[in-house]
Formats: sequence, structure tokens, C-alpha cells
Amino acid sequence: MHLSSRQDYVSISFAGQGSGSYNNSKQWRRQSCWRKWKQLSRLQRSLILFILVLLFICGIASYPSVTEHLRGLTGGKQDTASDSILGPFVPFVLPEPAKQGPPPLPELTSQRKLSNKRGPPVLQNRLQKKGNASETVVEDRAADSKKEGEEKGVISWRGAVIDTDEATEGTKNGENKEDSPANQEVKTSKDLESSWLEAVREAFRHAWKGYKEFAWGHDELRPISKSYSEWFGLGLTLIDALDTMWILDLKEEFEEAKSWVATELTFNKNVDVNLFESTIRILGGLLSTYHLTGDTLFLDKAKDIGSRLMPAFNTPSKIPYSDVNIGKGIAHPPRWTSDSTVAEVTSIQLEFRELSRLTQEPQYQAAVAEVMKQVHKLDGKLDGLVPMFINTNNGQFTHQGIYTLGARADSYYEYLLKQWIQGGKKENQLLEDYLQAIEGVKKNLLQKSSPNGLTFVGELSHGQFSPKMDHLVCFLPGTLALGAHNGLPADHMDLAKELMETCYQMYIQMETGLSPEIVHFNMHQGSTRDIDVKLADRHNLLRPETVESLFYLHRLTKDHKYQDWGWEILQNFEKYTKVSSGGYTSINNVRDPEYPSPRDKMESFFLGETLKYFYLLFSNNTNLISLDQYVFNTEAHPLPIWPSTA
Ligand code: DMJ
Repeated sequence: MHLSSRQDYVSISFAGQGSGSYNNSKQWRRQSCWRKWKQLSRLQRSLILFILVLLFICGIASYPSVTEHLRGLTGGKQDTASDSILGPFVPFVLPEPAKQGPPPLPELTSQRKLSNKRGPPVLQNRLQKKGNASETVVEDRAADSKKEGEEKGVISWRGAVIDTDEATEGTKNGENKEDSPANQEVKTSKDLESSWLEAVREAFRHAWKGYKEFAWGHDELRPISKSYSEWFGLGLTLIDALDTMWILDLKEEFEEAKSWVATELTFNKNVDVNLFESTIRILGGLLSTYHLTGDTLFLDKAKDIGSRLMPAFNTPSKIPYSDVNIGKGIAHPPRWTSDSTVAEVTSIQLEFRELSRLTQEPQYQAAVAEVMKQVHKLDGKLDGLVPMFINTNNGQFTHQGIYTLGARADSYYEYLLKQWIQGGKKENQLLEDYLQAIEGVKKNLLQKSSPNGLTFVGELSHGQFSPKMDHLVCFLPGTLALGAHNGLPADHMDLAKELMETCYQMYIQMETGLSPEIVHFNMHQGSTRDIDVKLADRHNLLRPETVESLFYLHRLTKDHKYQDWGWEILQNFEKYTKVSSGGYTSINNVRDPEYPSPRDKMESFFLGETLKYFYLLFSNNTNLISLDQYVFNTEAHPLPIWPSTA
């Protein structure tokens, strides 16, 4: 009888149907199988044989990896390289915990995705526990990380996270304890310092690569379009970056830039430049490079640009115009007004004073001192706070009633303190104006946010308080700390720490971990988050102010948390602003990590300031541009504090 082919494949039904009685003897089973085999067609038999041979070959081929896998499961070491049976043990390193700072250096270039959960919920918990925001975050962060570590069997040393379970396996397996992976992983603070410094040097090299390739000798790199933009047509980025290269010990880059200055840079050009911007970036950059290198090339260039800027002071009031044609020697205000910006006319003093000291030509210092003298006496201040505009015809404040420490007023306050320091702390009027202004800030502009009580500096408009704070205001913690270091009231340092925390929160509460240009703080009870950002304010221009303040706070308190915060910020710049072909770009939207929307511009201050301050922040060498010997201009160019005999 022929069984249907369908039944051929179901032996149990075949067996059941055959005898009617179940017999499980070996002989019965052998006979039954043989009978079944014989009943198969030739094609069916060859197919089965073919499959069996195939299975056999596969079994042989997969034998090594199966055994390897089994070894892993049964406690053997898990090698990362396929051929590493005899290779070194590579410990398994846990990913960085969400809130901690510094992973090992290679992380910098990786495109690791950061958690989007930044700030508020964690911050809330922390701040609710203690009153002082500035003190609690890092303490609790350390505690959090310790707790997390205990649970997971990890240890954390300033962010280098090591799986202790895995690390001790080496000793379990008989490896020398001295060479155990745990010991290899734990870096000394020197190692960490070098790796962070090297990361900044690497970032600079990357930025320089783009500038050199696509914008050499021009003002700014446009890294996305691989082109450049001109502002004054004076190689602004190159000049702004000179002393940074010197400080970062980038000799090759410095030499090529220097040779451009020697052979290509000329100020005899029919161009309009902004007095303030060219003073702080070009004059300041050349003067500081002269001081650091002793090379008179830079002093000669500084004299040249300094003297070409002087026509700006030829105004009815002696309050300078905003713009000068450095080729024609003609200055003028902007087309739409005869006003200048208060911050601009009061933040050129460090540079012109220094130029006079070096050249022994008093006209530079006299011109800028006259501005300070007039501003000191002017009506229209509020408890030492100045309005944003000043008229070049009558020398009076205009658009009065608006007070801010942000755009158009910021560096007025910074330069009051810094001129006093530069001149050897003798010019009491400057100090008085500074101290009064800080009291004015405390009385009129300082508030706390809700729900977490972040201290912030808002604005005042005709008596109406606005909880708006520019990122530019983040220079203030550093300036306050510098003042306290120079003997000003200790509560300035307390305020510096509180504001530093706020500026850091402006970064980490954003989805990209980068601060927007402007934030608004919530002050109403019941608010769920401290910081709001308007659509138009979501850009980040690679600005330096927060990193600058982190540098001062770390240098003057020695608290390493500020370095950790800076490292976190540097990584976010790496992740969201780095352009692979070279350079870094400002971005439009710090709230969209998927598409931060590049603006295609690398501002000169990214090299002049931001990267320099990162480097100084990560260095533990207090003699590297000592704050007792140098004072930084508002573009991060260090100028010497005058010797007491000067
Ligand atoms: C720089 O040119 C200077 O730091 C200036 O004081 C403010 N603006 C930029 C950086 O943000």
C-alpha cells in the first residue's frame, strides 16, 4: 500500500497507523525507521541526505565561536577583539552616568548621544534639599554618583567610571594587582589635566584647519559653505587667535600666523571699522601677543592700528564715534543716529592706556580717560547702573531708563574693575563706580527664579523689572570673583558662585547642553521650570562668557567642579557645533539636538576667547597667565598689570 506523501514526514502517525499497538523496543524502532526509509522516493532520500550533510558541515564550522561563547558565559574573560585570546584584557567600562562630567578623552570625538533629560527634575530634587543652589548641586551630584556606584559596583573618580566587578576579575584570574585594569584606568589628576588640555588644543587645531583651508587671511570662517565672511577685511580671526596659539603652545600654527601678520597685514585700507570691536580684538590681540612673545612686530602693528583709530575721538563731546575709516582717517557715527553705545565707549580703555604706557605717547590714554571722567559725572544713572546709549554731540545718556548688564552695557562694569587693577589699584574713582554699580545690581536687578531659586540678573525698563538675562551677563561671576580676589567684599564671591551656577544651568537645562543667547526666568510660584527660551533667542554663537567665568571661579576657589562643568560644555560644543571639514559653527537652535541648525559662522572670539578660557580653566597651573600679573581685556587678551612704579 502506498502511503500518501504527506504522511511520509510524520513518523508518529506512521507508527501509530502501522500496528495499532504501541511498541517502543529498539528493534521495533529500527525496523520501523528502515521501513519508512525504504518507502521514500529517491528524490526524497537524496534531499534528506543533502540536508544532513549540510547540517554536519555547519556544525563543524561554528564550533570555535560556540565554544568561545560558552567560555564567556561560564566566567571566562570577554575579549573585545576576535583574535584576542592571547591579547591584553580590555576591561569593560560602563557608560558615563547621565549627570557626570568627564569621560575619557576619546569620548570627545565620538558622537555619543546625550540624554535629553537635562536639568529641571534632577535640579529640583537637589535644590529642595538645601537652600544654597551653588553648594548643593555638586555635593549631591557626588553623592548621587557614589550611590549609583554602590548599587552597580562602579567607582567614579572625577567622572572616570570603572566597573569594579569587571576590574577585579583581573586579580581573580591571577593577574598582578599592580597592573590590574582598575589601576590602569584610574588616572592621576595630572593625567586628567593633560588629556583635557590636549582636547582643547585638538579643538583649536580643528578650528584652525577650517580657517586655514577656507578663510585664510579673512575675517571669519563660514565652515558649512567652506568659505568666509568679511567684516573689516583685516584677518580678524587670525589676529584674535594669536595669543591663544602662544598660550596653547601651538608653535607651528603661531609661526604661520605670524608670518601672515609680517607680510600681509596692512591697516592702510579704505575700510570702516567699529572702534570698540577693532580695539578689543585687534589692538588688544596685538598688544598681548607682543607681551607674551616680546616680538616688536606686534607692537609696531599695535601702534599702527591704535593711531589709525584715534580720529574716532574727534567729536564735539569727546565721546567717540562708533566707526572709523582707518585708511582715510575719518570717523562717523552709525548712519541712523549720533549715539554711541555705552559699553563700546567705556571698554577700550585697557588697550589705549597700555598703548600709551608702551609708546610713552600720552594721547591714547588721555582720550579714553576723558570718556571715563565724563561718564563718571553724568546724570541718568540708577544706583551706579548706566543706560545703554550716549550721545556723541552733547555727551549725555540717551534712551534713558533701561538698565541691563547685558548687551550695550556689560563691559562698562567689567572695565571699571579691570582698569583699577591694571593701574595698580590706585584710581579710586573707578573702584567707587564699580562698587556702587554692584550694589545697584543687587538692589535693582537681582532676583531668584521659581521653583528652584536660581539667582539671576534681570533688566529694568522704566521701573518695570524683566526677568530676561543675556548670555553676555555670564561675564559677571568671573568679574565679581576677580574683585573679591583683589580685596573687594567677600560677599562678591558668594554672589559670583550663585551666578556661576545659574550660567551653568543655562547650558545643562537645554537639550543640546548649550546655552541660548537669551533666557527668561520664571518667578511665579507654581512654575514648573526655572528657565524659558523664546523662539528668537535659541541661537548659540560659541560665546565665551560662561567659560570665562568658570576659569576665574576655578582659578580663585580651586574647586574642581568648575572644570567638570567646563568639560561638559566643551563636549557639547564638540557634539553640536563641530564641522567635520574643519571649524565650528554657531547654531540656531539649542533646543533641538536632532537639528541644531548651523548658522555657518565661526566668530573670531571662539578662538580668541572661548578656547583660550577652556585651556586656562583646565590648567591647574596658576602661573599660566597669573591673575596677579595680567588682566584680561574683554576679548580675553591678557595685558600686564602695571608695576607699582609706572
Ligand atoms: C566678545 O567680542 C567680547 O567678549 C565682548 O565683550 C562681548 N562680545 C563678544 C563675545 O561674546
